[in-house]
Amino acid sequence: RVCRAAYATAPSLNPVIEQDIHHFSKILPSTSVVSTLSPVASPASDLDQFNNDWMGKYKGQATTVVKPKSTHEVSQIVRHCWERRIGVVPQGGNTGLVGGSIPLKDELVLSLANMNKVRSFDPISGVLVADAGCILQSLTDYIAPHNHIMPLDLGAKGSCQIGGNVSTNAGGLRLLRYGSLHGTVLGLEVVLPDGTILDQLTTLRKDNTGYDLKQLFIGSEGTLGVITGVSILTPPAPQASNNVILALPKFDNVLPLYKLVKQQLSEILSAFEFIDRTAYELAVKHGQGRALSDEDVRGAACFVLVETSGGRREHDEEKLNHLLETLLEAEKPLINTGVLSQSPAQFSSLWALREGVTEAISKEGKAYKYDISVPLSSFQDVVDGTREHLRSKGLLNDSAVKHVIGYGHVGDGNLHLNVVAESYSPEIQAALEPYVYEVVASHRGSVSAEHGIGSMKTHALHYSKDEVSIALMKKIKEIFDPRGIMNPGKVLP
Ligand code: FAD
Ligand code: 2HG
Ligand code: ZN
Repeated sequence: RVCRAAYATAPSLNPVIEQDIHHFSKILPSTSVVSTLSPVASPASDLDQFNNDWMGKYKGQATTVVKPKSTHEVSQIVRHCWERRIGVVPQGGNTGLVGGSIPLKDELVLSLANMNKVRSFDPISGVLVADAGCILQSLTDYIAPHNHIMPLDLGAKGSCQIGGNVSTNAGGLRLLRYGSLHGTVLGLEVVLPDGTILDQLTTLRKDNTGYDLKQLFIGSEGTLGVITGVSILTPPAPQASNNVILALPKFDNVLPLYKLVKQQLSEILSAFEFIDRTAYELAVKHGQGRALSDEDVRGAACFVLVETSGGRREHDEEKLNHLLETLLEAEKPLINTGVLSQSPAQFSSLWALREGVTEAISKEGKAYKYDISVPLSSFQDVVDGTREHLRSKGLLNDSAVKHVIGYGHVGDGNLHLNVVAESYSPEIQAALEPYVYEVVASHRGSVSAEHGIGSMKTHALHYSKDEVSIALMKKIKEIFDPRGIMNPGKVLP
């Protein structure tokens, strides 16, 4: 039932033993060391939340979790692991979807949960400096009174941490407007695999003093070091935000719709998100947002959520209303209907229909997740092709695959292909891979648009990266972590 990559801790890595617990207990208070080993001897169930991922797909065998409170404590722990050659898995909110935060074997889990303080916020520049373990939603709440927002937003915001976001280079729902973390992260503090502290926690917008080392840690999924502090540029909160859900009779209309919406809304367009009909129905079935009326969904093959964020409400509303008029009055309308939010509650409810799809899917069954970049024009073909492929293998039925779903960030060319099954099974896995990755490679797409490689896709990296690139990545890993202790078995094949 549990998927585990074909990996064993490198022979040179050692398991945590009782002497290590004694050592950790000298660095940290006893409440910050959770271990089944003496002298701590916690019940194994205390480690369950750290050994199991959000999807219930990956299972680790860690005996010990440490929860340092400061960069100095992280440094002391990592230095000890370096000397003793113990594998270290940094863990943030454990919401990752590719098995990156779960030990493959019995590595030490280093949880950032206790590193949760804001270090500074400058309301003039909007630069926020925070411990890596701060939860994304708590940072949003912290800067809200200053009328700033975080440059990223995602469905897991209540649990994921800023350090986890940076380590996965999370994209999410605001990337269209504010760009990726490679642009908004201004500085990082990182504990390197030998315990050295790399202090690049600057707040400068401009700094061309040689190689931009911090970029290497953004999206490196804990394989090069432990991020302990993040400096990030937060934009001013928009004065006005609106959203509308558009129901489309066929997927083919999404592209021309995107073109038109961009033309008409221009600078106030802040999101253009897509869900197919099945994704919508699952969201509604599992209580994510309020259902649209029967009339609004009649004949809809898919839906697009458009958000605007701008400086003046009347101006934005006028633009949005004009867009809707153009769309509905066209000779050959691209949409069937549009539902415009009329209140903050409705605004959130429309967003929940899109944002809640992942949660809904987790309630419906076990998901195989493919987070891919492919040309927009092929989104529907990829989803339909996968469904037909599974049908041809006799796997599309209630006791195997229940749904094949497409949704995602149209504006970023990022499709979330989710295959929802009754349970994880080797037959479904074998039918999906390498099939899906070959389809992606045929489009010169990416096998991981925003979730990362983790342990799920190490074997698939070569579908999107050539040999030269992979060899260079391995050299970089070797420079930072010649003993291979940081998140072993993740990212690189
Ligand atoms: P974890 O899951 O704990 O860790 C993820 C990886 O980062 C692991 O490899 C881990 O070792 C490493 N890591 C964590 N913290 C550190 C650190 N301080 N230093 C070094 N390495 C570290 N992702 C998107 O990109 N866009 C979305 O829209 C999106 N929506 C989601 C919605 C839901 C409901 C869920 C469950 C997940 C979603 N995700 C999304 C995936 C996930 O939330 C993000 O990848 C998130 O950024 C992970 O943060 P985390 O703190 O939970 O990290
Ligand atoms: C989203 O965009 C997330 O909702 C999660 O990236 C996607 O669960 C998924 O496949
Ligand atoms: Zn996404």
